Amino acid sequence: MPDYQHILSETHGRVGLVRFNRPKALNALNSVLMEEMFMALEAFDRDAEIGCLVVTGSERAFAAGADITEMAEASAVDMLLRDNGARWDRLRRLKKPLIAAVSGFCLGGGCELAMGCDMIVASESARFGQPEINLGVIPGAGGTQRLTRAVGKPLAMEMILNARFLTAEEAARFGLVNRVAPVETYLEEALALAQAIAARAPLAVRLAKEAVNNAFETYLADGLADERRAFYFLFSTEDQKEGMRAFVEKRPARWTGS
Ligand code: DAK
Repeated sequence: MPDYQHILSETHGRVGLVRFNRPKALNALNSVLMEEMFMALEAFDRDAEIGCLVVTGSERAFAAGADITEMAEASAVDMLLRDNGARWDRLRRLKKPLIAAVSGFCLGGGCELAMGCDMIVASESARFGQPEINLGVIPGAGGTQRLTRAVGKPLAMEMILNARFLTAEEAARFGLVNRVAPVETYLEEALALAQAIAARAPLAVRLAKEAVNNAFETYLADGLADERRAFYFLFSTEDQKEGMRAFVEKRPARWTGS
């Protein structure tokens, strides 16, 4: 495993876990951390022994945003030439489900990263916000789009235009997170959810993730047609034969991912 500077990468059974490790900067997402996170996630994504991915920070902060010190003096041309946005695109290319386990500050790019994951398990202390307006800018890694889709336009407007933060309980109520757990157990819960998904038929999980994501990318008729093609395709897999036979024979299925 590579020697990372700002992340820790671990496996828990069939789950790959990436922990942000820049505590003094509240896990601000600098370019080294982002590159390391993607390297680790992509390695897990390629690993047949891994079925689901989790990213997390610390109890105090999932991530307090992109690293402001890295971009404070940048010109528009610097930003264009660095094109860090291209790095963010790698999130959407991960094929395995990715769960964010969020505690404490989840702000700016941190919130955008969490929303770019497939599911969010939050601790009771989690605080979600897009405070870029305080810095004279706007969200740049999907916040205006993903937050609006998740919580609706009026609340997204208030969060983005007036830097309103959401508590974990509010985030759950407005549909931004899957569930809220005590600070002591939120990571355990996220890992348990990931283990449960990782134990399922890998090809079906992969195509199910793709199909659900499609709901935000395409017209309904195209999404339905893609879903149907994926459904038919799964009848060419061993896992479909095994899953349906196991049901008929009243025994647990043994998935091979083939
Ligand atoms: N960047 C750099 N350092 C940060 C940071 C950040 N985002 N957030 C916190 N820190 C550092 C603080 O500077 C402080 O460092 P020292 O002074 O100790 O050296 C340390 O973390 C602890 O922070 P505080 O002392 O401020 O702690 P408090 O508990 O008092 O306050 C806070 C916690 C989270 C409320 C506060 O730190 C805060 O307001 N932080 C900034 C939050 C924020 O504005 N986040 C949005 C950042 S802008 C892009 C796409 C997306 C983005 C960028 C580019 N491309 C497509 C290219 C995203 C932009 C953003 O996220």
